[in-house]
Amino acid sequence: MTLNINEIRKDFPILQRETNSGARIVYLDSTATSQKPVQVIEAMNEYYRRSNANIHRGVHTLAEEATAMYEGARERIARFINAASSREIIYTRNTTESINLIAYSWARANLKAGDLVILTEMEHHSNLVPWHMLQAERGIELEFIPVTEEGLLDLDVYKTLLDRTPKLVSFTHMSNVLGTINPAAEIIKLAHAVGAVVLVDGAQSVPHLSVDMQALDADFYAFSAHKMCGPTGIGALYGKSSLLEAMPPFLGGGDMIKEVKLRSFRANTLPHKFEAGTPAIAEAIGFGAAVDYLTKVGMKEIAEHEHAITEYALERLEEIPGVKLFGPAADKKGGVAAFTLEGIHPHDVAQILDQDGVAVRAGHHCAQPLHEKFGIPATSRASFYLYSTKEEVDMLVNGLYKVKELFG
Ligand code: C6P
Repeated sequence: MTLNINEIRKDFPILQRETNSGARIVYLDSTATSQKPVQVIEAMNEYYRRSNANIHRGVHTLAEEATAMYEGARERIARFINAASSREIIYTRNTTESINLIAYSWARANLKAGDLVILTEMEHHSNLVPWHMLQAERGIELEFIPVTEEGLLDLDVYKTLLDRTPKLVSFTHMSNVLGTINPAAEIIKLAHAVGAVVLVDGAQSVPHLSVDMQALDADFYAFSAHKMCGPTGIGALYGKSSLLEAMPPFLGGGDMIKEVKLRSFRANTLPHKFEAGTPAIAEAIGFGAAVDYLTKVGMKEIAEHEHAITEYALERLEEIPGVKLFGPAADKKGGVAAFTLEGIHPHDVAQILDQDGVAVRAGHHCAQPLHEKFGIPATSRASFYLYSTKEEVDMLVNGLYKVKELFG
């Protein structure tokens, strides 16, 4: 079944607005953050209007309603990624915090000087800097799976790195610059065969692909609500319960404890052990509404739609003299098109496109080492989601011809 794009676009109020200069918004920056459907906005609004109270703490009607909504969302998020249990879903602020939770709790309890962590050259800073910090503190070793010219991970090098029995393999399921969809199941299986634990950065995959925790067999998987039609300020860490149970808590405070004495505490059970303090309640409810929305539209249909848009976009962008695209062909990537336009700085490209309402991101997209690998400081990046259209791709392409004209 194909998406009813006109109906879908009606769900996103922001797509109906214009810029200050009267141009229609052409939002091609969903990789940075997606737009939010009215169903998510209303769910959060409704919580504040009808059920606002703190959770897990009260027996009154509002507290019970708020708790049920907060925990109900967790159940639906667990189902969305096919986790074995909702106890395996820890609410965090975002992907970055989920990865840091592993670096602080699991890694500090399990890694010592000389232990090897394998990352890749296409990681977002969120999956690099926490490991740099641990390297400085503990003396762990870091190795990187190289990225080929085509924008794929070099699995032959990965296999040789595995001979050094890493303790952790941590990689992005989908690159936010190249769009590459990495063969996660294969990478995980190979890591497990040498006894390594695996953390997957799912910031770009969960919003766009159907992911199944039990089939993938990842040990930890991190993602953010705001990239998948949900609000900012909330994300999740999936973890196998056996690993989460063995880990020390991350942040200490209310809600994450069973009992506190003056000189000691006993940690709470999962998932609360990792959720200290009053959480982002409305945002969790919005997160639940976002997975309901995506489920209703259909993840398979969303992926197919994005594939068609990406194929079209790559074709049209390739036509433009001076455009250089980064990343593999459409069949190996998600809805991301990063490119340079010869002789013109990506920031200038983005700024001129904005005059016609076309929103793209320019810069290193928090993947500076990847840009260095390709010998460039920055790219312009157009990215697509369930509400993107071929007409919007055409507007991007027209805008790029205009940029070229302006810069002679
Ligand atoms: N990438 C982009 O424009 P947070 O900020 O924690 O929600 O997500 C971090 C993150 C981690 N991994 C990957 C692969 C990502 O793409 C991102 C966020 C945005 O590409 C903002 S820098």
